[in-house]
Amino acid sequence: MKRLVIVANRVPDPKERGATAGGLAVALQDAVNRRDAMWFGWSGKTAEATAAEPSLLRQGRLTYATLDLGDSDYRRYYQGFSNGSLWPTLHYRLGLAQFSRDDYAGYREVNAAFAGALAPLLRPDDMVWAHDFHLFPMGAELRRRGSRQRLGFFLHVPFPPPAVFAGLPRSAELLADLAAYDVIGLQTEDDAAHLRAALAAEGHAEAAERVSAFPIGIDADAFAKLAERAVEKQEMARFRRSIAGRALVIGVDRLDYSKGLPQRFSGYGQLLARYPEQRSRVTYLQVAPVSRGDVAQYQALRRELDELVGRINGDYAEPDWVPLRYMTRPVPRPTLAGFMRHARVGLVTPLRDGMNLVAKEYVAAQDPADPGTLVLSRFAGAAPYLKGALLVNPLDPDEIAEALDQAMAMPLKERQERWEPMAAEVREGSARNWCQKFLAALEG
Ligand code: GDG
Repeated sequence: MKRLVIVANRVPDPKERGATAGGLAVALQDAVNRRDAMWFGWSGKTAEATAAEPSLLRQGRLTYATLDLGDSDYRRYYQGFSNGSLWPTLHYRLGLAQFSRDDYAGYREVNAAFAGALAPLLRPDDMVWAHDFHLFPMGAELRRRGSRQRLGFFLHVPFPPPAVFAGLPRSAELLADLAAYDVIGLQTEDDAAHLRAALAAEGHAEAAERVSAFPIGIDADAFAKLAERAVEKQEMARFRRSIAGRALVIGVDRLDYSKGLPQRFSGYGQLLARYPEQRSRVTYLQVAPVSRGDVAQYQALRRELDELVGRINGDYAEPDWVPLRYMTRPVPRPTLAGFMRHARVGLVTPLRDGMNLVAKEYVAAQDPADPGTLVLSRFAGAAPYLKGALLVNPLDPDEIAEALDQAMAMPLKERQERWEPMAAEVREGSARNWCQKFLAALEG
């Protein structure tokens, strides 16, 4: 089996393997456990200057190779172009995007530095798999250094229609860079169609043929077990008592403007305003760990949410009932799984999302004998795959309120009929399958 070299902005902490790790690390664990592999990327630490050579750490068949980033590279490549320009653009939010040529230069320089540090470590028959929007130019930089390995790229976030992407300065260069990859994966057929059209319009018709949808998934059985075990814990008994017989609505999102939190909170406010009988029946818990807290737009969002939560609770609270419980600290994964299993409604309403794994986790966490209802944004990548959800336009608080009311009233039989095909889909479209399909395409 060929060695797999995974390149990602962040390399997972070697100490956090197993159930406690999140995101990409979990999805790739299986692929990494079964072959020789290397994780290459940023260490998460900053230094005076970006390191020219990575530090290496071996753990069995897996090698971690990490680079510290220089302070100014961190600002330009990571905060500036990746988070400040690309993230909003790819989420259809050109109005929030800020562009500076200096940040863009930093982005290119760090991609070149990654390629420069990685190239000497590569063996001729390695497969390289680069992840996400931080690394559009990395493959082209490797090619410039003579790399002839198979190079794959997966974009975890949406790819917008070509006219939106064209609004980003230098977008044509980024498309030309992508053409260096042998396989380009996106989350949904819509994303793939958008990228194909954008590539074709820039004269990269051949690269457009290398674009396909590979929807990412989770390890549903492991998450279901986590959830089952969690509800038996004392901590959960205490939590259930505090809910005092009310139905739980759960939201779990990084505190990010793509997740539609203000509109979601307003939707919940509308539920309490328009359906007063629900006030004695419901409690909404939103877990929203702070993310990118050093970026101005994220600080503004946090202030907006603080105010909205205060307003909703101020308007509707009773001495013994807080309608909206809001936490910006991260919660341990097993506890999250327990919350999800206990929740009558999973409320997942991003304005745009590549996939949204929380929607899949909520489905996986349910008790088959009494499953809850998923209320899902039609603009999440997960929407075309989870057909039993109540789909909403996340920009419309009234529609969110109506879906919540419908979910709260939904009889058991309908809940099961909606949940069962979704559970099968989430089990089928597992993280392991996602990996295998992508790697099969990359192997060629
Ligand atoms: C990007 C794309 C795509 C959240 N809060 C806590 C916590 N989480 C976990 C969730 C879930 C993960 O983080 C979030 O994944 P999502 O997929 O929902 O969203 P992004 O972080 O934006 O991820 C997205 C994904 O990449 C994969 O391709 O689906 O569209 O934007 O697993 O449960 N985990 C813990 N505590 C928390 O407080 N432990």
